Amino acid sequence: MREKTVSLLVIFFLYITTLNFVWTIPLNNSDDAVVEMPLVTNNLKAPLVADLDVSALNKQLKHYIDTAISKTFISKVKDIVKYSQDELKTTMVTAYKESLQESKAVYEDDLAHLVGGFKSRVESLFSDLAENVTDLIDNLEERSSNVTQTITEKNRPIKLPRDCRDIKESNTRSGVYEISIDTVGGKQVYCDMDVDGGGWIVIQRRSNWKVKFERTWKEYENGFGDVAGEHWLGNKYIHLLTNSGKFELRVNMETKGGSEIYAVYKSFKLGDTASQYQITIDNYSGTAGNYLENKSSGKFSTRDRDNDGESRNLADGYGPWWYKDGSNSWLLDDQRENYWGRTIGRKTSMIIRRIS
Ligand SMILES: [Ca+2]
Repeated sequence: MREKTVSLLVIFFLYITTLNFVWTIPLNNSDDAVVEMPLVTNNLKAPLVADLDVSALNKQLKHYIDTAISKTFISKVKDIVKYSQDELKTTMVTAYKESLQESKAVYEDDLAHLVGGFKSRVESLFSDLAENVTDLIDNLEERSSNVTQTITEKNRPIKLPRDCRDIKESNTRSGVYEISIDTVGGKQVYCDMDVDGGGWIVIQRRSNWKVKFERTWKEYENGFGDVAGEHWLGNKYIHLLTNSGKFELRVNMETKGGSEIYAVYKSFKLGDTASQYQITIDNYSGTAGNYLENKSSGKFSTRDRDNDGESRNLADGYGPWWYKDGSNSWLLDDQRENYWGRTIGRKTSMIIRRIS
């Protein structure tokens, strides 16, 4: 490289020599420097020296160079600064825009989350409220229903069975029960749940003859004795019961010999007090014989109320009974044996049952 530069300088020197002049530039920086210019003429072969004052030229040249360099430098610096500013501005704007976008996204996300949470909370609150209101209404309705039911139950009369057949639906043991009889209300009766399927109301029972059966009209009307033992239920009750539906009558007897016989009448009814508790009886079946049907429409008689067709009072001799014009049966006498036809009945019971 060094050799190459030297070679180039030699070539340059030779070139200048060929042109017949040589520039001698002193090594100082003064504007007033003088440039010696040797001139060689071909004829004289003597060197001529001409001093050229290049200070003004140097000054102008230096000024020009300074100015040019300064202008170029400033321009370039300006360009660089401007470029940097633009780039910085673009970068900042881009960064700001990105930041804004990011912030906006975060904000929107936060807002959506917040709104979603709020909406969810409000919905939950409304749901809870609706549920509470529904529960409250249900509770109130239930309480109202309970109160209504309680009031209704308090005001409702106790529902009693009409007869022993109703009782038999839930209780099949023979014994004393309370039934409801029209216009009377509760009345204790003995229910026979054993004979022929049960459901019978006992209207008469004689077993040990401890209870006196020679009684007045009034006593027969209202009943007497102990319903759990020997007793007469009472004509007014028998009337009310047998007029509240279709009833059958069964007469059970134990003979002196110990055999048990019975008579069933599928139709049995007793009139009211105005009819003298007149008997209506029909449709016999049984083992004891039909000794009462022929006295159907007979009126009830007691010692103090003679309703039979004879001049005398048959109740005086045979006890209270339904006599028409004599009778083939009587079961309420105290003075002698009670008869059903030709049979002596010591232990007897008269029972009635609702058919429909
Ligand atoms: Ca008479």
